[in-house]
Amino acid sequence: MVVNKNLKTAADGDTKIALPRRSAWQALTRHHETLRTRQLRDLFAGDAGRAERFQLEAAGLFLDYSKHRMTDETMTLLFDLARQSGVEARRDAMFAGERINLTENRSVLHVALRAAPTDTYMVDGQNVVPEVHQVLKRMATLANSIRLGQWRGYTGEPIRNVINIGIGGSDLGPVMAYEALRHYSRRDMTFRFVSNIDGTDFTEAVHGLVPAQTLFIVSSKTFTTLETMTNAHSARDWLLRSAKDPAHTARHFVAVSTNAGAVREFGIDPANMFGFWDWVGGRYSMDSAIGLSTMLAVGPDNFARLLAGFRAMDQHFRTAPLEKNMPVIMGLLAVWYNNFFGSQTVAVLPYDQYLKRFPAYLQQLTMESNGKSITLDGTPVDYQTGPIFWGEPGTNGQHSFYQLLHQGTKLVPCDFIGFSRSLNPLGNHHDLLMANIFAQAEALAFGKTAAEVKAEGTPDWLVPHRTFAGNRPSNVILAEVLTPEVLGALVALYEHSVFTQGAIFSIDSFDQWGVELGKVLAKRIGSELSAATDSGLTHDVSTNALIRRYRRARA
Ligand code: G6Q
Repeated sequence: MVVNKNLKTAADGDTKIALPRRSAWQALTRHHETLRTRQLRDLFAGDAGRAERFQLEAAGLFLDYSKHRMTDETMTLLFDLARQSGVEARRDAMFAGERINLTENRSVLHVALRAAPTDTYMVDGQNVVPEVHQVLKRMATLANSIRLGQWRGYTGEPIRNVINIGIGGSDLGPVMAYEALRHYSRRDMTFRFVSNIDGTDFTEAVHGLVPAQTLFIVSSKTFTTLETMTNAHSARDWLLRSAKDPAHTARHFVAVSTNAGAVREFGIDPANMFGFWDWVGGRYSMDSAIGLSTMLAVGPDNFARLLAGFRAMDQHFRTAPLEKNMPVIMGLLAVWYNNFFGSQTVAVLPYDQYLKRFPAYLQQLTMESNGKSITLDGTPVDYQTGPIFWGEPGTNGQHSFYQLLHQGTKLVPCDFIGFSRSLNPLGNHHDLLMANIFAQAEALAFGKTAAEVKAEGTPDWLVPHRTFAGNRPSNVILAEVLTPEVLGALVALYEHSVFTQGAIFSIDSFDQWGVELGKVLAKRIGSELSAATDSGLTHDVSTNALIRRYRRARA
């Protein structure tokens, strides 16, 4: 076994026993045998206090987790598992700025991005909070000057359009937050996002825009990412086709990065660069300067409200006992289905149109974090790790894939997310929307028996088709209304749920080595596609043939 010398952390002692050998895991395996066939109908019958017992409020969010295939004993065993897996020690190590991202030898301190000015978060003996607030202040100055029309483009016109160029963690958070907070955004400005290296993405993003009124935010932690740099160069070419003089780019480009040298080389004035730090992972960076487009859209005050929501959930995660800790409970239940029931996926179903990009955002957060198969001590896992996350806003999903959720052969735990009040009240739309959440969670859990179907006069041959087995679990997450605070709390809830799962799996939730190989190969193949000769291809025969075919077609 190859052991990383950085392995020593506060949490190290707790993860020494391999997951399947932890006594709580073994107790859960035995317990699962007794619970596997129990029906939610039976668990609810004769337990009038179940809904009240299995609910929780934190940071403006309410969670009903009573419709899970578990009992008090299950929860006790899951909390034992969390303790034996060192979840608390690992959490404390994160908040203390320890280098818990072992394979990259980095601290993991996205929680510092939303710290109050009086908070302290230490990295290598230095409180990073003042620096965080300095950058926030600079971001606010820029955001205000653009929003007030004081920042002018090369013709003297104010900026009306903002385009964020970034990918992965430098795109998904900003897009999701912009869509989620559109209600709070400047409606007289246009915000667009370019991520894909497919030229269509850039071409469509600038379609109809006046270059003299357009600002590009090049968002890239490394400032070397192929997609982002290719799009940034195309953006500069697009601007210069009108502006002509390269000096004009200064009024139309700002950068968000940790790489000042590369930003300068690209031609962006370092005065217009907003930094962040290596202790902020890409998929955890939407609260850093990567959120500049969000701040431009909703204004500094609403951005501060967003951060306050994150902070409230951070404080809850950090201080609430495991038994009353919302992210911990969600994380443990995810492990329960993933590892004991063999569920492969989790469906995230926001019943709010503004959250339409939330499932896409969660895909990266969850799967890039916990899609690992090597433990922190370098050995392969012999158990399942992170589940697949996917979803669509309700009610649209109901008319497509919910069939499988209700009557398919797979067990898919669902997260329903809804709000008591709509930001766009319209007749009885909102009541109908919410009726659908409650109806779906109820139908999944309790189904409809053959006897009930038959009693409705259904012919015998049709009864099996119209029967719903039920016993399908869900969380229902509710908040009063979609505010910036609520969005922050919601994202932090999932961040810390992912953390909890990763700690149990004893994996590094903060690296992403799995994206490297494809990048390296694409670089090599990129130059092969335009090579003049047909020799020198040394891939497998399938890849060689595909490259030759493309070369012929492009010629
Ligand atoms: C996220 C990943 C990844 C990253 C992108 C963009 O955790 O690290 O999605 O955000 O590859 O990287 P840059 O910001 O460096 O361009």
